[in-house]
Amino acid sequence: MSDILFHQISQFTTIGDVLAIEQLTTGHINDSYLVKARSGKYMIQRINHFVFKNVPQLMENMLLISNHIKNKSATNNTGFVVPELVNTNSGNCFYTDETGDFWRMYRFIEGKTYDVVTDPLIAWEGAGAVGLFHALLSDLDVAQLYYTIQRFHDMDFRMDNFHEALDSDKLKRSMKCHNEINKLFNFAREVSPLHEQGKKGLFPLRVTHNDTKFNNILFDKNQKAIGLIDLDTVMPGYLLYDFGDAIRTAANTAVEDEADLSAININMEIYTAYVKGYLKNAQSFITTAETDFLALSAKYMTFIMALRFLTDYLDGDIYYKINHDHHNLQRARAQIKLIESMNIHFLQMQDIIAKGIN
Ligand code: GN1
Ligand code: MG
Repeated sequence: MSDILFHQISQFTTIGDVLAIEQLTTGHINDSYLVKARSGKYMIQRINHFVFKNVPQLMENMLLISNHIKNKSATNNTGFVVPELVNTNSGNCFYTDETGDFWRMYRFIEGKTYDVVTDPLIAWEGAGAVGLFHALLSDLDVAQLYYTIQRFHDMDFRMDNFHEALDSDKLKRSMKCHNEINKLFNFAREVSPLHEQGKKGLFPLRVTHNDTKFNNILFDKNQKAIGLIDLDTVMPGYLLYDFGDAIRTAANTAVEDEADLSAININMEIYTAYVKGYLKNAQSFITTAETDFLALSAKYMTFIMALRFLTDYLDGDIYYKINHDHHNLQRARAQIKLIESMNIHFLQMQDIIAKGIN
């Protein structure tokens, strides 16, 4: 591993002598390594081009977004942080190796992330950062961005993939998850109004992050949210995707792949704090139609993830990195349990949105 990595790192000589390399294991998609060099800390990543079909376009999006945010947060004095790329020796923002793999390097940002949120102030802070991210990008024309993954949160597309995986049932795994399959078909009916309203054009297309799981929000040592990381999926989307995905991960009493289902519930205190923190920064641009669907978006995004995890389980684990044989099934079960908990609290979830920031 190290020899190959040293070769990739040598494409970025401005960082100076390399002292140590460590593998980072949090993401499900790209391969990431921390590089300690004489000039500071960096992160080098191999971009997964099975998932991201057009890496040059993805990198164009990334430059556009980070430059836009950097310029605006300098003039507005928000101090909002986004990952900063290091150029290769030939002045590009990524490097393509002999095997066709794509590599990029960032300056490492010191900060803290939360896999599980227990403090409402952290939820409120993080929500504010997502709201600010939307606000800072609200004047960027969505037409300038590529779709780095087509139909990423489109439930029709995800259901088609699920049906195909079920039909081929390559590893005969469907018999292990009849219950989960049936539950997903029921949830699909419950969340489909959001998708239908989207198709009718009820929600504006905005520049959204599309992967706002809470641990993509970065905090400083004083527990202030300082910015968002993982910009691979920033593209046109609905604000509801970002709100829903953040609730799925922040207002969950357990981690995304918790094996003990009894430990998984929606944390209403965290939910409330997130709603208030988000609306504080979004009230100037959020529409009534969007507000009306905020509560359902949490269920919608949790459903999309359950569906994607179970599809990958049926497909034989070709998309997400896994740590053990039935990891994707475990992840799907955990998401299903969270939806069941949201169903119990759904009226309360809507009431809290209706109350707004007060
Ligand atoms: C993937 O890159 P990472 O691990 O943050 C996935 C997201 C899922 C997430 C679930 C490109 O995100 O959509 O929400 O796993 N990203 C992609 O943890 O598929
Ligand atoms: Mg990601």
